[in-house]
Amino acid sequence: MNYMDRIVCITGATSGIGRATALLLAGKGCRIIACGRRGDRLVGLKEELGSKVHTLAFDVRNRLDVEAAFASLPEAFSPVDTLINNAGNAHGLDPIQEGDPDDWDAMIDINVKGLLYVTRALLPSLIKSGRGHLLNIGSTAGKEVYPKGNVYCASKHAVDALNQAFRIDLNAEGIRVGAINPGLVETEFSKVRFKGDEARAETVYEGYEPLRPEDIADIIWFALSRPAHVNIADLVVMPTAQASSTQVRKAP
Ligand code: NDP
Ligand code: 8X3
Repeated sequence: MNYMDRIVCITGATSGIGRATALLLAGKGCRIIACGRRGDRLVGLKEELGSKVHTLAFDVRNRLDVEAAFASLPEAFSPVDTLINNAGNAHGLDPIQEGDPDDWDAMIDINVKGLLYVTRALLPSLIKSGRGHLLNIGSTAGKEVYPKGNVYCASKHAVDALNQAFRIDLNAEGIRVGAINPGLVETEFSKVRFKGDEARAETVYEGYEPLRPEDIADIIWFALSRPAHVNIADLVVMPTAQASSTQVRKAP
């Protein structure tokens, strides 16, 4: 399949999995709509990728901003045919009785409602393109629950449910819908979860080899570049050292 003329929207392209995916797909010839809140990161991506990228700065929690951002797309980046719903984070790691409701709001509003707002805004474009592909970045946390993961796990279980629901509802439109569900990937994820505590974040990835954002970008590329009759519907990927959310083989 020729990807030279694909127009791919990636949310959360300012770091981690989203940024690695933007770089890989631009190298494959796709035009990229890179989204995130941090304008300086988006400017850096634009400097690296030039005319292959169009950047959109908005917070996925703000539905009107989401709609306005996509309404502003220039002709060269429309219609969008591929959406990678990647923006998201964990906020906090606490037993439910000690959880901070502001963290709960952030996770539900970003990981679930934000994903819905972006999908809603781009579905007309995906349908119009006649070759729409929607990839949701879920998590192993959407397949099982781990201690103190409560609301983050719930938000990713919601992504898992929405992935299945979108596939059913969009079947008649011929849109491919699938999810990639990673285990532990070393990104800014833990830094965000632990509110900037870098030392604590680093401990999450110590003593074993975690996945890298580029590993997930490769899998995303694999899913997108399958022939049109093949849909990667639901894929789980973990580091070899990880057996489950609670079992990771670490060096003694
Ligand atoms: P990063 O923290 O490196 O990246 C998160 C991205 O999401 C950033 O680009 C950030 O951009 C964006 N984002 C966060 N909040 C918002 C918001 N309110 N509005 C718009 N964009 C937002 O983490 P990862 O790359 O690891 O995470 C990407 C996805 O992968 C997430 O959905 C995460 O749940 C999932 N995942 C991660 C795993 C891991 O172990 N790292 C494992 C399984 C799944 P900005 O701050 O500029 O807005
Ligand atoms: C990120 C992986 O195990 O930290 O979704 O929840 S985990």
